[in-house]
Amino acid sequence: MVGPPFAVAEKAATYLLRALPKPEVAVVLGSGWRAAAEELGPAEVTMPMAYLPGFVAPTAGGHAGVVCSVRAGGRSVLLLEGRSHLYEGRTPSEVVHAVRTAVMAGARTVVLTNAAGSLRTDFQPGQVVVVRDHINLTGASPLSGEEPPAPYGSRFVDLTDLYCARLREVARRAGPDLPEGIYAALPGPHYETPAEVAMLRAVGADLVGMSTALEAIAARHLGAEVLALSLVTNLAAGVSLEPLDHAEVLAAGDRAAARLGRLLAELLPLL
Ligand code: 8IG
Repeated sequence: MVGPPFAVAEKAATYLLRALPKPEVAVVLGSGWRAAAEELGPAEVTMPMAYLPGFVAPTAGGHAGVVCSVRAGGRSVLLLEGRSHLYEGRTPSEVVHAVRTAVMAGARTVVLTNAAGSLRTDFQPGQVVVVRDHINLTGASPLSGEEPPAPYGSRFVDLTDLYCARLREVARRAGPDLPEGIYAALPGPHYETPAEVAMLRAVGADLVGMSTALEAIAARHLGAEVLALSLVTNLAAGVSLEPLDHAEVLAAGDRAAARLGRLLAELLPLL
C-alpha cells in the first residue's frame, strides 16, 4: 500500500461514496460465500476493487475482487466480494483495507464470512458456525506500525466483546440451530499438521482458518459491530482421514451457496 493506511482508507471511502450509496452494513464474502450473494438480489452498483485506492486484486481462488451495493430488508449493504490474505504476501494493513474503507464509508455493522476447517467431529462440512471469539495465531495485528491518527481510537483496543453478543443473538434468530465456536486464525497458506491440530483443540479452538481475525480487529477499532460466520468446508488434518484439497474446499462452498444466501437474506434485515 502506498501511503499511511488510515489516510488511504479515508481516500478509498471517499471514492467509494462517489459511486455507491452510503453503506449501513458491510459483508465480506469469503471463499464459499460468494455465490450466496445471488440470493440477495441484483446489485445496484458494482465496481472492481482495483478502482479504489489501496485495493489490490485478490489472488486466491474463489475471490472475485468486486464491491457492490445491494438493498436487503431496507438496508444499504456493501458486499465486498473477495478478500486479501497474509498468505498472498499482503501486509496486515492491506488485509484489513477493504473493511476499514467500508467502516469509514459509513458501515456500522460488519459481517465477516469465511470457509474454515473444523476441529470437531460434530461440526461437519456444510455446517455454518457463528464465531463467538477468535484466537489470533497469525502473529500480526492491523494496528501495528504508526499510531492511528486522530480521530481514530487508541491502538490498544479492547477486544472483550469483539464478536458482539447482540449480533450473535441476531444470527440465532435467523438460524436458530447455528452453533457457536472459537476461530483460530493462522497465517497459512499450508494447512496444519496433525500435531498443530491437536494443539489448536487443546487451546480451545473449534475452527481454523486463514482470515477474519485481523479484519474483525480493524472493524472493532473503528467502532463497528462485528459478526463472523464460518462455513465448515473440511475437517482439519488429523480430524479427517482424508488429505486436504483446496478444490474440495471450494466445491463444499458451491454446494452450500443457496443455503448460505438464504441465511444472509434472513439475517441482514435483522441487523
Ligand atoms: I476452508 O483446515 C479452510 N481454511 N488453516 N486449516 C486452515 N485454514 C483452512 C482450513 C484448514 N480449511
